[in-house]
Amino acid sequence: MPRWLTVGAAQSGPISRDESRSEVVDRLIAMLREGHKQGCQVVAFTEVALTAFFPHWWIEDEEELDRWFETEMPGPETQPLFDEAARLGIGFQLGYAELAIEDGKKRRFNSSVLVGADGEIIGHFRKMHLPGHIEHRPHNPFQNLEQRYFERGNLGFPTWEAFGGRVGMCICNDRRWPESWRMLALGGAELAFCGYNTPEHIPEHPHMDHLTAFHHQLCMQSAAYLNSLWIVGVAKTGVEEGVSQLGLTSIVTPSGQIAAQASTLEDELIVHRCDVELSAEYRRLFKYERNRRPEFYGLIASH
Ligand code: ING
Repeated sequence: MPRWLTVGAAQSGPISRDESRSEVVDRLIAMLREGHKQGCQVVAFTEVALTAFFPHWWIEDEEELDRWFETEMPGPETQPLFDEAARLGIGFQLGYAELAIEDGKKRRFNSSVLVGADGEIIGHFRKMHLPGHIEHRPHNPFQNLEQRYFERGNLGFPTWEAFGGRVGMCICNDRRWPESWRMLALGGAELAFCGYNTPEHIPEHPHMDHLTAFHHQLCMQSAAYLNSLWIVGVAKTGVEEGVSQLGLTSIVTPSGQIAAQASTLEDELIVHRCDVELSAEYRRLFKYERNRRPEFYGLIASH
């Protein structure tokens, strides 16, 4: 019996460093409304969807750094997105830079939230695999200072009942680690959202630049098939503050096929009517209950 879910993936084009949160939220609301027109029940936005990807810049002043973070979700500038989604009756996923105060200490994470059709937050994720470096590399054309600006996530890879299935999230570099997808699948996920900001040039490994798109699709398509997952990968793309970033926002089926893919380097919504039950069918094909047993891994590891 199919379990239909119409999913939108809202790719973001470049966000300039002087674009205000409310200007960006207006762009996200425009894609949300387009999703509503096309019958979407949930729309996924990208990683750090509210600002330019500031880990590409060396920022020494703490006050300046904190300006790129959200201290509340929703906050005054993001509330209009939550309100419009609730008005339209659409759920969404949103990546953002999170500044939390825990035990009187500032904690900074690369985070995402899953929001229901009623505008209430269902789930919260904090990026686990942080790429890049801590020190300033002035000779590089841009930085990747996620290891400096963010802590590793401390929420694991949770999953939630939502939109007629079981849903999880990961973020960008998480997609390059099979553990991310395996943990989501072990948690029963049938559909996973993954926003990303992926430069097409890696300063330390320029000979890999031409493989950026291939490695991205390899990660998404293999993860989908090997874990019986629908995967919704959402890019921040185009040339953002001088950094050219990969597009290829995609909706990937549990068979590993690409069901829908963006064709521009701008704000672009792609939509696909997903049968969430296909995830369960692939689990039945692989006999998950019998074959996906932790003790097997122990056995394999001991030989
Ligand atoms: N960006 C990149 C990503 O994982 C990267 C960093 C690119 C790491 C290519 C390794 C290879 O897509 C983020 N934000 O994680």
